[in-house]
Amino acid sequence: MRNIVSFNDNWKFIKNAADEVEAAKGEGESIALPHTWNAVDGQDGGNDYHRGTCWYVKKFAKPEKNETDKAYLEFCGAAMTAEIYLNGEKISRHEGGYSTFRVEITERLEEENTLVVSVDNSNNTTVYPQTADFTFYGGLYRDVNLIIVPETHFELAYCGSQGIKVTPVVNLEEKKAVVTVEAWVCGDADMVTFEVNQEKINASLEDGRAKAEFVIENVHLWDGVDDPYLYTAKAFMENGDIVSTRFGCRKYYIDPQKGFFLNGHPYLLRGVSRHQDFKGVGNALTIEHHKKDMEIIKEIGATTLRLAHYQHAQEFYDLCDENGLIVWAEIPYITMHMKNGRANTLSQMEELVVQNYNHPSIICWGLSNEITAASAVDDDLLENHRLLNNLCHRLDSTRLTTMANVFMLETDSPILEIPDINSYNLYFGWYLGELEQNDEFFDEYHEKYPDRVIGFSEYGADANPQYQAAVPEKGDYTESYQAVYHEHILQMIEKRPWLWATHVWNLFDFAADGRDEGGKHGENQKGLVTIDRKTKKDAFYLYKAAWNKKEPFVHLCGKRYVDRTEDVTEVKVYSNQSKITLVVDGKEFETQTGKTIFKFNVPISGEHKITAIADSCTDSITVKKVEEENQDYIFIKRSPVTNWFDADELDPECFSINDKLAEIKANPKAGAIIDEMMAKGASDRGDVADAVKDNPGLQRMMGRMTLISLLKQSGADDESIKQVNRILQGIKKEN
Ligand code: GCB
Repeated sequence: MRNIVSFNDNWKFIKNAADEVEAAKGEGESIALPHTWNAVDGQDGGNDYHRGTCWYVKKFAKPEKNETDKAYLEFCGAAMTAEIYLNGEKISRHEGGYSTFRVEITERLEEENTLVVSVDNSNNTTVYPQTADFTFYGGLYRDVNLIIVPETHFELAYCGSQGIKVTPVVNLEEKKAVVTVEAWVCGDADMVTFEVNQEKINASLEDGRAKAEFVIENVHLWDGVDDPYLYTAKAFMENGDIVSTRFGCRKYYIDPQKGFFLNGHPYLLRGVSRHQDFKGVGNALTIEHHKKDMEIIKEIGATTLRLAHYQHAQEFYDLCDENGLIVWAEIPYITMHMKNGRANTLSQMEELVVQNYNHPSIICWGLSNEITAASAVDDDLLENHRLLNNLCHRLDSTRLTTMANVFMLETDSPILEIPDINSYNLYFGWYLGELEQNDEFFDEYHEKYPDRVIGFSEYGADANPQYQAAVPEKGDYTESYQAVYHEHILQMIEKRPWLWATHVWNLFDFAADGRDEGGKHGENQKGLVTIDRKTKKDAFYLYKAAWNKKEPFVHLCGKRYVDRTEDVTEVKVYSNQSKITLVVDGKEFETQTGKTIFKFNVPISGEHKITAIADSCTDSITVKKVEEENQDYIFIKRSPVTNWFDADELDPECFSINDKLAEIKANPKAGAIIDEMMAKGASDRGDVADAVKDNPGLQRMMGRMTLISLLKQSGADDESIKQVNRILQGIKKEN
């Protein structure tokens, strides 16, 4: 029998030590794992969290074991580079902060042992991630175990694998699955017994590998969120060593015109992304944190998850298997290609695939994320992607490869031809551009490449739930704008079932210590839920209304938008029910029938209690008519809302800043003014201007943006914007 002993307790954490000898003295803080040293400074902004080498020390007595048994240490996550010293000797080094690795220690065990682990999250040019929009927490932030196994045992050393691999091939017509189970053995043995579905097969070992094939008739499919049925496969040896894993029988394919199919039926992949962190805890999550997240994922009704931007905890992939989520798993090859980082991308990918092969939830391996955001598409980058792609296929012929591309990557770039399927991250309507550009981008792509599978791997808008607006505007960080943004995108993805998967960025706010915006330090606030999981923003309920078919509910938006200056206020209801009655101050106001989003215009004068009723579900808010805007609702850095761009005040026969750049540029007179203005801007910001000039795709995208959004994006002040508008208003459109 193997004995797995938790090594999470009784560690000393030493933030600074000259070397392992000094660290081994163990003069530090007593801690238990999981632990990160960036739980606080990684979440408070300033981009100044501690990145360096810290030390963990644990003293332990020789474990009880039979003379010939072997002992391994298992690290489920050490961010980012770890070196292991046992009794003064360095025995291992592991690069990559998100995967499991093990090291055998049998021969080095003494009666009393000192284990020293250095963990390094400092800046370097070889281990990913180095440039990305999230905090690179350092620490021994997942479990550490001591594993005692018989001398001959199932493989533990190779790439952190489980030593057992299950490949089910489903035949839907015949309702059966052929399940190949393989196991690897270290040591001297002749035979392995496999067990699946109460059937046992003995298989002989050849070169340390045994293999058996089971046929499951009347197979119970792993069928997504409605029926995520799991089987168990076990491998035994005579000496008592056992490994087991769960697996699921499912078949999927993607049709470029029709989208995703699971087990032969269309299965819409609509969901969210997740980072692994939590307020005050950093990435040192416990199983309770993982379960809490899964509860929220189920509540929103997602069918798919993008587990970004690195390998997540085994416990979490297990939860995905159990709950029927379809998962995109990826490595942290992100933002900027490092010429010395190739080996690390390959080793992180090998670990990702090998360690997660048996999870039925995972259907694709993500090669990289927005890798061309800060790197050119050159030979080295292409070669790196080809190698990753081939590696995935060599290790796993059952899954697809994918990429998340940045919006400005040309759609005819050769890099898009490397993975099996593709996706784009688009933020039109938030960082830049107009909401409709999301629709246009995908429609053009789909028309140009009808045989290619394309998905929407990221989209979102930051919102601090404190901020509210009657007239929400891009960039105002209000909960109200986030809701408007997602309403548009929800409708757009509903009309395009050929988008093979869509993932909101992000389900949860997460730490990005370099950020300081929207009234918060160190957080990316694109979450539909706050980082402490306490507040679900209105947009959360929009998706719940559209996706959660199980739990009837009604949600009244604007709970935090109490003080309102408008005479007639818009009251929005999100619900998965089709008939909503609004009651104002106890009196029925209006009943509407519809789908997902219901909008009521309610005159207000004093304080009102508003209730939405749908069958047996109700939700209420209180609103108050006030004279002055409540300043707490406004993000102070926001420039004052001015009305000069109101359509009614503008002469529609003349150009204005509300026109799209391409339309303005098509007119010789107006175009000349814009060119001059841009040339001036370019001389101030050479780098960016060059990037635009050299990128026709980006130019086209900018052409579709209104001048006002471009000017705001570039940080132009109100006075200059007004000035440009005045000039444009003097130019007739026919000219
Ligand atoms: C992206 C990145 C993601 C960022 C996100 C954002 O495209 O892939 O890591 O957090 O944009 O919010 O800007």
